[in-house]
Amino acid sequence: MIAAQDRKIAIWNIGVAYIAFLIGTLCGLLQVFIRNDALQLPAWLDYYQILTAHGVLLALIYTAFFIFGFFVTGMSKTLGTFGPKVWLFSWIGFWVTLIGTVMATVMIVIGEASVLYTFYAPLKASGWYYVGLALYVVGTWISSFALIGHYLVWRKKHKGEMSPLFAFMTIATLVLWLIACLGVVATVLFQYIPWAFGWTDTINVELSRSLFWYFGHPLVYFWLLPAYMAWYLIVPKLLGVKVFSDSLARLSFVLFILFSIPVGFHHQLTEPGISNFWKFLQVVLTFMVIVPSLMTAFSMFATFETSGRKKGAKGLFGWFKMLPWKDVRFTSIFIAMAFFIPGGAGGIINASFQLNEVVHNTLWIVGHFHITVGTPVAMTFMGMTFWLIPYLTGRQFTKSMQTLGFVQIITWTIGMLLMSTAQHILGLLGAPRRTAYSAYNNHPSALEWFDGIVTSHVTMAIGGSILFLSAMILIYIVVMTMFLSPKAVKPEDIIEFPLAESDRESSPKFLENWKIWIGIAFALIFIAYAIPLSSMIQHAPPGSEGFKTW
Ligand code: HAS
Repeated sequence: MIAAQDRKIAIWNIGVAYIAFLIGTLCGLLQVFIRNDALQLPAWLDYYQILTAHGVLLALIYTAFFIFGFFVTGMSKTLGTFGPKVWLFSWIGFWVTLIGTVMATVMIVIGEASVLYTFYAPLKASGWYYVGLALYVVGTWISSFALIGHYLVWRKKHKGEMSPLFAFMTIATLVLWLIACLGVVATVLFQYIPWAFGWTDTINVELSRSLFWYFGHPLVYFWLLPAYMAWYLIVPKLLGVKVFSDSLARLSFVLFILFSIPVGFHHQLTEPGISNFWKFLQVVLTFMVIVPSLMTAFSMFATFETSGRKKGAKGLFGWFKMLPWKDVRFTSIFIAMAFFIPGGAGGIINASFQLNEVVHNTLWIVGHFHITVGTPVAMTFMGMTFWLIPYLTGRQFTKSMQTLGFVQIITWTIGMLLMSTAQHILGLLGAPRRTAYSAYNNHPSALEWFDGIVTSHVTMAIGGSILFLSAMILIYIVVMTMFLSPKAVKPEDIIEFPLAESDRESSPKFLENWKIWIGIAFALIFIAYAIPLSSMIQHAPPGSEGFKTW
């Protein structure tokens, strides 16, 4: 077990993550009913307020705090107990992130920031909302630098050695995060805050959106990579084998640093003001960022196959039966992976320049992110929660908890299948996103959207309710394993951190030469963004004043 002082940081991070998860999923439940016209909100509560809270609390807050909880635990386990400076900065990072989170959440709750998690200008929230967001980012930076410091100390002491795979992957994810945040920091500090406090009258909308998406796309890999860490490092351990290839795993993370950032325009393909050439260039780079996910899929199948063969499996798919289905830690992650097959395929559709015309800003995209971040990432985090909290608290993950864990992941799977399939179909039929329920003056086309069996109001509501039930079961498991389950005393009750071995010394040293990768990443960012961004500044259209539409 890791040192108590490091465990405490991890537990607090995970605790905050699950408070955000609880409120965020409740907002999700309300949303499904409102969007189906089955619920009328009281006058003091607004649909967009709930939608903003849902997006911010689940996509930004739950993920970030959980990820840091996981990183702190794994870095302490693989590189040793934190020194006093790393410990101090991890706490400072945690508190600053939390203060930012609370500020932003309060602004949403009091109705001063119903601008959704993408906070597109010219919608204008209270200036304090943007200050909250800025503090959130600064806090995560402080936590990131603390972990990077811990890694540098280890490297100094282990000159010439490859770092453990967990540490390498953590640093790669943090490097990606630090570079990605530059965009959002620039727009929040230099555009939104002066505008929202009235120091400037107008905002350059195109520039603000482009800087947001410079950040917004790598943001999704900041969520995905910790899930991939579990796929690469935890799954083989549960299967009783080593990591399939240490160098393949490292290379795939390096490719994410290179290609996940200069691609933000694929979220703006329908926007005027950016020439087709730059959009096309970023579409090509988007197709490059698919490669490391395909490498990951390959590596997973190889891991399943190796473990199956080891257990005597025969034939092409014999390994399938040999997988440890009764272990909820594994089954949860396997379902998460399976969801990512259609999730990733949907991403490829979105990224295809012409097809994007069909799906952009429709409910299809909402379906897409529920089967990327909402299941592959979230369900991997759920599967990790089952052992991570008991590992940190020294409590048991009892048999009844294991059974409840299965109920939880199965209900999540059913709920998500119903809801996301409906969203994909509704999107193809033309139903828009980012809007509250509207029948468009009872226009026949709009009414037809909800005529299908899967797309009916009833099915959607059932899907959403099942998801909420599942979330509540998870909260129950979290509370039990955090505070109430019996302490693990007998060796068989003690929960370990299931970390697979990897042949790190077989990997080429240049994979850990960060200067090369960060240098290439900046060169690609420069190529993809320098000219279009400078032209947005030089040929800036008249800016927009702010609008409060709620
Ligand atoms: Fe996306 C919009 C393109 C991946 C999240 N995406 C979004 C939004 C979110 C999001 C939140 O190009 C909405 C933003 C908003 O509010 O406007 N996305 C992609 C592409 C990928 C992709 C090309 N997205 C993700 C991931 C996300 C995420 C991951 C969260 C974690 N996305 C887009 C585009 C848009 C977009 C456009 C803008 C649309 C618009 O017009 O607004 C790729 O990274 C996907 C590559 C993935 C694969 C899948 C590999 C499969 C694996 C599983 C193997 C399974 C195994 C199990 C081993 C190629 C690794 C075996 C199981 C058996 C059953 C046999």
